[in-house]
Amino acid sequence: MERTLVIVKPDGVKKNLIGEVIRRFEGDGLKVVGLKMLRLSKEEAEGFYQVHRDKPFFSSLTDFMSSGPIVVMVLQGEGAIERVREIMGSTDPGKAAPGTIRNLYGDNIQENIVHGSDSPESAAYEIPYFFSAVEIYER
Ligand code: 3AN
Repeated sequence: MERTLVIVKPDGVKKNLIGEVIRRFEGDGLKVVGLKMLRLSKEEAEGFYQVHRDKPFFSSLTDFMSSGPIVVMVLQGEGAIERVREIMGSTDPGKAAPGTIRNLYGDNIQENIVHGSDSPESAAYEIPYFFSAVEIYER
C-alpha cells in the first residue's frame, strides 16, 4: 500500500472544490487516512516547496500557497502516487488531459487547484510535514 500527500490549494478552497477533489479520489478507490484544514505562513510554504527554491516562480508560488486556507490529506492505495497524478492532470491546466481536475477547474500553471506528491521520496518528505503518526489512521 502506498501513501501520498494531496493538497486542495487556496484557489480550490475558494472555488468550493474541497468535496469535488475528495470525491474524485475516493471514487477511484483511494482511501483518506488523514485530513485537515490549515493556513500556511509564507515560511511554512517555503519549507514545503524547498525543492523549488531556485526556480523563478518560487516567490510567487509560496505567496499563493500562503494566501488562504488549504486542505491537506493523506491518501492510501495501491499505486496511490501515480493514480493521484493521473486524476489531477498535468501541472499546466491547458495541457492537462480532458476531464482531469486541473483541466476542468485550474486557471493557470500556478493556480491549478490541487497538489499531489510526485514520487515516493517527495511523499516521505511531504506527509510528515503536515501529519504526525497519530494523525494518520490505518483503515
Ligand atoms: P506538480 O504540482 O504538477 O508536481 P511541480 O512540482 O513542477 O508540479 O511544481 C510545483 C508547483 O509549482 C505546481 N503545482 C505549480 O503550482 C507551481 N509551478 C510549477 N511550474 C510553474 C511555473 N512555470 N510557473 C508558476 N508556477 C509553477
